[in-house]
Amino acid sequence: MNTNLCKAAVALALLACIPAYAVDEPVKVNANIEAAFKKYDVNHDGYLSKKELKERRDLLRVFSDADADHDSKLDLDEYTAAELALHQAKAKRFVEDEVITAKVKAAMLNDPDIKSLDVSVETYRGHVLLSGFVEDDNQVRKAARIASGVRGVVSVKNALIVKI
Ligand SMILES: [Ca+2]
Ligand SMILES: [Ca+2]
Repeated sequence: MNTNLCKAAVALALLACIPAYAVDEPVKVNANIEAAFKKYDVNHDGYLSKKELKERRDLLRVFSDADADHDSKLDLDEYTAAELALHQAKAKRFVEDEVITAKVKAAMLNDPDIKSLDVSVETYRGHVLLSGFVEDDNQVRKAARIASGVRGVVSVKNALIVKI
């Protein structure tokens, strides 16, 4: 098995692990990276230019880093490495968000005023969304305060509603 195939296999395995909602833009990578490369290589010169990758803003952001030999175009190895790095970054963010969600839930379970409530916690890139119904304003504030205190939380959007 050559290195490219290995990289592609790892990237695909990562992709399979990531639920669609964890990805901020549709993953345009085909079932195999080489096929995707050929698809993007509109002029069939064996390289991907920035122009050919204009729809892949995620790749364009890392283009200069990915362009290891600085010829302003990506060969298959450079492209494969870039896709792999992007997917690893996405997978890492997804795992970090899951950890934050779990910590927020655990912190709420530790609080006598909140633990019995059915508060839903979702996290995206460190931004936490709290939703559900609570008994009073105090619980709304307390839930937000608990979430804000969790390490890694960037912001808390409080969508809790007080039952009337
Ligand atoms: Ca090309
Ligand atoms: Ca290059």
